[in-house]
Amino acid sequence: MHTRRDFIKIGSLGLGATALTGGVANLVIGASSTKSTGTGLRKVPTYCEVCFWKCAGWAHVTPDNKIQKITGHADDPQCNGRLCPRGTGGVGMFSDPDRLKRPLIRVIKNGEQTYREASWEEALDFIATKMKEIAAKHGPESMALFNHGSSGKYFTHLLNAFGSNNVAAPSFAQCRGPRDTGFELTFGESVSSPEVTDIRDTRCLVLIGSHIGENMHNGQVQEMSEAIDKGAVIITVDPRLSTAASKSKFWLPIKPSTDLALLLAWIHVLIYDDIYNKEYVAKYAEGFNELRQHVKNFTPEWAYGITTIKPELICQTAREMANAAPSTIIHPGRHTTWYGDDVQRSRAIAILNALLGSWGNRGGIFFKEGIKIPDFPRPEYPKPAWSWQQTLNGRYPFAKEAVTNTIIEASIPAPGKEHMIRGWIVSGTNLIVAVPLQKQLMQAMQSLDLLVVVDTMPMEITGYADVVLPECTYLERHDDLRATPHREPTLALRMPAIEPLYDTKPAWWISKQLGERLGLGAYYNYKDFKEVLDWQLKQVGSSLKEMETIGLKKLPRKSPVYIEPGADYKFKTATGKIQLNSKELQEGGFDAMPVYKPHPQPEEGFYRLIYGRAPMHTFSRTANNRNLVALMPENSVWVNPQVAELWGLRKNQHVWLKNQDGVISNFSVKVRITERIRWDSVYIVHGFGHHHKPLTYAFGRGVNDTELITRVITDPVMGGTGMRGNFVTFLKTEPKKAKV
Ligand SMILES: Nc1nc2c(c(=O)[nH]1)N[C@H]1C(S)=C(S)[C@@H](COP(=O)(O)OP(=O)(O)OC[C@H]3O[C@@H](n4cnc5c(=O)[nH]c(N)nc54)[C@H](O)[C@@H]3O)O[C@H]1N2
Ligand SMILES: Nc1nc2c(c(=O)[nH]1)N[C@H]1C(S)=C(S)[C@@H](COP(=O)(O)OP(=O)(O)OC[C@H]3O[C@@H](n4cnc5c(=O)[nH]c(N)nc54)[C@H](O)[C@@H]3O)O[C@H]1N2
Ligand code: SF4
Ligand SMILES: [Mo]
Repeated sequence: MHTRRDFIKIGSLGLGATALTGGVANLVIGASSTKSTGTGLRKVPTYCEVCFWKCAGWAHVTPDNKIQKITGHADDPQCNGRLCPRGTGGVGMFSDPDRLKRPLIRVIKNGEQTYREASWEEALDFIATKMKEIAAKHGPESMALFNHGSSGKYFTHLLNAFGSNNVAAPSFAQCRGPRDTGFELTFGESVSSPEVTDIRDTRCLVLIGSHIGENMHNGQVQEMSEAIDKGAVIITVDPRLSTAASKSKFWLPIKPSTDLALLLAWIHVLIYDDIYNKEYVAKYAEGFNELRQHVKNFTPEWAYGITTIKPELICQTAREMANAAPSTIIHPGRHTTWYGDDVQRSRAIAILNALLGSWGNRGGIFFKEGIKIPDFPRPEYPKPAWSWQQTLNGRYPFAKEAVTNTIIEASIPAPGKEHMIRGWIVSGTNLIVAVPLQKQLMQAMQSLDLLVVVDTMPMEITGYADVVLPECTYLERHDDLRATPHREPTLALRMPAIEPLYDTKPAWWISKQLGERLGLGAYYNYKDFKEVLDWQLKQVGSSLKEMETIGLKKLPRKSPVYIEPGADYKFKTATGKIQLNSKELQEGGFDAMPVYKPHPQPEEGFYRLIYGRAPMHTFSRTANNRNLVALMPENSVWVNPQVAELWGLRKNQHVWLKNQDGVISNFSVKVRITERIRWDSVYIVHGFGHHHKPLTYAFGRGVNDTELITRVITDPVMGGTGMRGNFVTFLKTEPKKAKV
């Protein structure tokens, strides 16, 4: 369309300032069957969308249609009746005055690119016409989707029906991809979400970086405190004294990037001190002799020189794990794209779990069970002529899901490029903050024929769209049933607590409207999503009516939670056995067993940039949520006192961070001087430092780690982008530079 896609600041256009069209004022929804509480409040079932743990709960709605509060569902094993601070504050997503209010289309006015408001008809017609043009010229495969969260499913359906399966998410290649791949290669399956870790009944929990408590995945945090109350030993490996580390019997303040050496030393101790679970390994694992040979020289003394963790401590913690086995969990982590050898680190974690006999035992890793929700009747999807696998160009042979980076790469034209992406739909992901390959991302976005962003907020990504589609928030819509497998199968319903504010629409509706315009009406054989939900629920012995009243339904398990005594369990690997020595990896040209390889360390005056979560925020998703901004308005940079002294830094002083490539943070950040961080690293919480002015609350608060992550180390096994190989130094005065 345009030769260049200028970044447009939506808020500066004075759009959407008109009165509400729907919603609070003139609300009528057929929620008569939802629960009345006797206080005049209606309780409407929902599940939370503030993060992806998806706690089931209730929106409490007043007679004049205000959401008074949101509470957890007492029967939900993922939240046990309690929401985390973010879930409680979720209503702030709905009431945010900065929300996107109506569709916007990029136009040129007085020679400048800007947005103008459009009707849904116009916006949808525009997109459908462009998609048809792209398909006619390059094939339907040239449309790609980036997504995160509930809405992604409807656009995946749209693209699949259109003839493309180029569907990617940062929650794979920038998050859990390496862990899933490492566990699949070892046990034949991944640990899912919610993770199948039996933390509630564990006797020893080992956290490698996982900062549970700051990583606020609800049920998991609750289970960890339950385990602590029951006397479980917690061992936390983290260069920072995280909340979890502060609750641990052992804190191992490891030199960052060296975890694999520690893991190999633990494997060594378990095997050579003869304290591994021999019976389990003999029965369920293969490759033990090779593993034994492999780790022969990886002694605690060897690891000490690399990790700075004392040999006695390595031995002592290994014994703790063995004493508690098989009720021991070496936590697989979740955000695992750290150093580019992350599949191998995840493999080492998986191997440790295998040696302890955790998988399939109480207090280790349980067998999940869920309810399979059938697809609403639809025609078969067409078979695409090519798919995301072709964008790998022979790299990353163990990528099980599309890799964001290669889809982005495929969107940059180059002579002779065969598999080209020409159009994007981006739903529920702020790629500008989530994907570290910013240069490539910008280049790709400038080259597209179509860029559609579906979002609830004017986040950075929306400023690059040709068309912005405002979705209503989770409190204003129906969505797919939550049927995540867990210890017990459950079903949870999300329905609108109130009618959508402004001119916003649910993603299921947007997808259907686009589908119909693209001649794909047969894939949307319903008028309202309620028909889909009711049909699906009836297939599994419930109904929409029932779920509107109860919100969540538990169903009985059909299979055991753990391996039963005397039973013979087959793992989902090719041979049915746990793969200690991975032939698959070997055949793919990789190390069959993990090998520690040193990583670059900071130069003098630079510190490793590490990042993580804060309990009251979810990435950039909540950065503008008034309820949560009140709890934590900005991030700070954690600096060790030794370093602060060296640099003459004071508490709360504002500094700018500059990385190894000379990139300087957009904004300044407060210094937090604390012994809780190693001297060789600094720490910031991800999700701050927004430069998009329409985010009135989030704008300019703190620094954004992503802009300082200009170096990534891509995992050759599955394409994950290791993001912790960046180093920063401090600037004490405001640097002269062009502001965004
Ligand atoms: N530098 C750095 N990068 C990271 C990380 C990091 O820690 N540091 N973390 C990585 C990890 S673990 C992950 S999982 C990814 C996550 O990164 P993303 O996939 O980007 O996840 P979110 O920040 O949750 O997505 C935010 C977008 O969803 C929009 N949104 C919120 N609710 C809705 C809704 O109901 N409908 C629609 N359509 N949109 C909605 C928000 O307004 C926002 O634009 O980032 C990864 N990238
Ligand atoms: N409140 C809240 N909770 C969340 C989220 C959120 O946005 N907000 N996001 C959710 C999502 S999508 C994800 S993926 C998870 C991510 O959360 P996790 O998977 O638990 O954590 P990571 O991001 O891998 O790691 C962060 C921790 O690693 C430490 N660390 C840094 N470098 C190293 C190292 O070299 N070695 C070791 N051992 N540790 C190191 C940091 O100090 C920090 O404590 O959180 C989830 N939970
Ligand atoms: S953990 Fe918190 S934010 Fe995440 S789904 Fe549950 S209540 Fe919502
Ligand atoms: Mo994640």
